[in-house]
Amino acid sequence: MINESMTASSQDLMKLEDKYGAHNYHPLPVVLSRGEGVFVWDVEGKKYYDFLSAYSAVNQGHCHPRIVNKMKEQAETLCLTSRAFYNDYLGKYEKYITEYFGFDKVLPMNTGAEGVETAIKICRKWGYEVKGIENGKAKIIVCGENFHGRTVTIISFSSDPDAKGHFGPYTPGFVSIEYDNLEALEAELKADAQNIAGFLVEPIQGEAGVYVPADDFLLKAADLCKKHNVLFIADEIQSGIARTGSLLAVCGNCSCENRCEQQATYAKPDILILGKALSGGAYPVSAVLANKEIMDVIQPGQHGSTYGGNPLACAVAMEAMKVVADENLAQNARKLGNIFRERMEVLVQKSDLATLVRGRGLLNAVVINDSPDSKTAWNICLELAENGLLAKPTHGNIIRFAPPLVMTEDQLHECCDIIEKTILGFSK
Ligand code: IF1
Repeated sequence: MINESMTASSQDLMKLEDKYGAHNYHPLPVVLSRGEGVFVWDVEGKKYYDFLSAYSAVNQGHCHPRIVNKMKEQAETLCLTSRAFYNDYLGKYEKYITEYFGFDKVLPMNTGAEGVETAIKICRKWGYEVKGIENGKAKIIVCGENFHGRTVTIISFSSDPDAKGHFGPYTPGFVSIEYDNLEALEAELKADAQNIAGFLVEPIQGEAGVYVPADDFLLKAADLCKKHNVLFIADEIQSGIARTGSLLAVCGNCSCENRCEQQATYAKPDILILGKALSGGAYPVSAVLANKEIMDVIQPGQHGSTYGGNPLACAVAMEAMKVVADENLAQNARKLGNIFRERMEVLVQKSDLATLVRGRGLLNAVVINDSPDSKTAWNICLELAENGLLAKPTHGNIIRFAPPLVMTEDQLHECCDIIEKTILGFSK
């Protein structure tokens, strides 16, 4: 009989999950029990560099002391009141986050998918009540190979059969275009502009395999949306919070910590969706930001959540954002990301297994020279784990590399050495 106090082995713990848990994941056979900064340790005490960062939720590093201490302090004071009453943290948090990202208003939620669902509801309601779309006819343009979460409405516009299959009937009202294709976007807008309420897009497609669009895609897409009175909705849940070397991936080439409107390359969204690292991986916090004329379509009783905007979430998220600014994480991600891609380009030249590296900041991927159905990328990740570095394939033959943004240059070089040694020494 295993209880919390007993020290069970990794094997025991994996068996427990297999027996008692839904099999909705296929994790690497590593059982983690501790995290600190860029490091995690397994149950047997083996130390690893974390190159997944909980899918970019731990940008500030595992168990960041400032975030943990703020969480402890608030957890001993007031955790949850529901929005039936005011609380003394929410207003301060709302002021902080709207000024931090440059919007009038925020609607606080918990998970990323809830944030995306919230943005879809705001967009549709804006379409009917402001744009004047006939009720029930609003359409939102999305991109093929997208990932925006796992709810039924969100997977209704997924192109991934695993994410979508056998979960119907699906939510209507979505039109899919090829990612990074301005002509396709313009064609859809021209074909039915009067019924299109929004364009929902990941500034970099993470799960699809870290696809970085052309430099002008986001800016021109935002312009096309403005021209056709369509809301430009940026899902920055994975690409935001300094991950790509800017505060937001829609910032373009600016790496300053706070939003600067005059930045020429800033594709300012009408609706910005944040999650994951908004809380530094300590607590589920998501947020939807927009200006008044859009956010005010939501009136009392029309949207909400038990935990949305709770004092604990506000305390954690505020501290997590302060850490991003105080520790210049966007600049660090930009600097280390350039070094990472340079090192991987050298590896690509040396290896016939690593064929390509792509990414921005510390959101990168290496494409492995084998079919997406092969186990090669998976087996390389098993050997990386043996060598003290945790990473996981996104789709088939693409390995995502996304360490916490607090990594030092020396640590990054050590990790590149591990990746190089592993891939050059790998035999299928
Ligand atoms: C899984 C990866 C997947 C996201 C973007 C919304 C959400 C996510 C751009 C939803 C969540 C997570 C979910 C997790 C694996 C991971 C992921 F891309 F990050 F690797 F799946 F694609 N928008 N991404 O990336 O946020 O509701 O999860 O808080 O579901 O397997 P969430």
